[in-house]
Amino acid sequence: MSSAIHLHPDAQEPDLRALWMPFTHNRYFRKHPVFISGARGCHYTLADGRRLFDCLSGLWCSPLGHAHPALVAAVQSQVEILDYSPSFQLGHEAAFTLAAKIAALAGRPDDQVFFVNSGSEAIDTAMKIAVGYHRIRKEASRTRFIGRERAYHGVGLGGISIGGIASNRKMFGPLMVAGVDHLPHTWDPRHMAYTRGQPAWGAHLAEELERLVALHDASNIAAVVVEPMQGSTGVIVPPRGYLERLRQICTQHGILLIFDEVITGFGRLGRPFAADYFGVVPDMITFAKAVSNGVVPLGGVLVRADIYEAFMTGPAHAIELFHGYTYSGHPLAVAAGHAALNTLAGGRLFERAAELAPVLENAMHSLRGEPHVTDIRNLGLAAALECAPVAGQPGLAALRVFEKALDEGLLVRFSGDSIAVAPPFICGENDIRDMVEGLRRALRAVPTS
Ligand code: PXG
Repeated sequence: MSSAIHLHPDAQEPDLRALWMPFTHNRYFRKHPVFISGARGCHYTLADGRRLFDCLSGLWCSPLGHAHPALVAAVQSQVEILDYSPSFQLGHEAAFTLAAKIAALAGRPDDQVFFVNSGSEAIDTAMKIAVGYHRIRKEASRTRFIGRERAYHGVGLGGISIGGIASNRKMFGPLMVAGVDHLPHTWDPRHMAYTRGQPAWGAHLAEELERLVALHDASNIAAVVVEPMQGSTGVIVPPRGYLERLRQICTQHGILLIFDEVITGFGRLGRPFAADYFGVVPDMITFAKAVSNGVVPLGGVLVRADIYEAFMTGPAHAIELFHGYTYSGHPLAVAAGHAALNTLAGGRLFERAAELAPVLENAMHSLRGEPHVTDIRNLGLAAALECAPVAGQPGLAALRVFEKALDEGLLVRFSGDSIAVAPPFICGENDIRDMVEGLRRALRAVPTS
């Protein structure tokens, strides 16, 4: 990589042989390591002293930027008071108040929150709750799930089964959950290239759900799981009316609708949840990432009140749901969660994200006509551009743009041939414009042949 960032020349080369890195070209990395040594506000500092603007808010998880004083203070003081508390049969109060805060923020104060540590765990948890719920209600044949092409629901066995990314699935076929179908994804550049916000075309793709219900019969289907806006595969924005139609079909057939809001939750679309943004009410919402600003891992599932109630049968001393994690409701994660949500809500940062959204939209769409660019998509404070693929080498064009962007002091995210950006809510309008101008220079710096 021409722009590989090496260790500071005086630093001692560390031994890189023991760490197997996630979703990484490990052999390449060990030859061309890039070390982040610190982060503050909207920037990372690299070991060689360079600064990079955090164009994706961490991996979508840090809308308050890095080292936010409120989060630093909350976690520091919590570790001295209660560093760990067992989560089975005992509780600590702040976990309960955080659950209530999340339910209130979602405008669903009677709903229940089950805490986990990651988006992947949130999805597996939601899938178990869905199957358990139907079984308790004597509809045990409802076991099938419907996911969607291009979906990312993490890397648990449930998440890859309903997920729609071939590379995350192909090696693990025998381990996958049986009985999963996939709706078609909704990105079709022939009909929607360069759409600002939600495309007008594509609501009819929700009718595929009717086809799958007709094929399997509703009595065999537990839930439909979708990201309201697909983030990882390059900001794929739902067509107008599409999510509404999924909701109608699910309601009509007694199928649960689960929104995976691991990326959209806590303000990315300028509202606390995408469910509010779209005005569509799912039966469960999975969340993670921004709930704790990424400072301590935290995730969860928001569950409709009566789904929880369905489990509350049998003797009162008996466990109702045989599921949970050593670190469910971990005190440090919960402390980070309270601080993050207080800061987001108290600082009117959901509104701030909504105000910045048109700035990002205008700036990103100004890249139309630049070399390589074949599509630009945006919603809320998230956007992506699509690069024309290098013949026979998918992903190479975006990788090259990513490298040139590093030279411009930008850490963008690439996936396939798309480049995604989702800046922190605390950044300024000029940060966004500067980011896009850097991206423009990066695009121009990559040869077209
Ligand atoms: N659901 C969704 C919608 C996600 O985006 C997960 C579940 C899994 O979360 P965990 O915490 O288990 O990783 C995710 C994760 C990217 C990127 O570059 C996106 C994710 C993770 C890493 C990178 O877009 N999303």
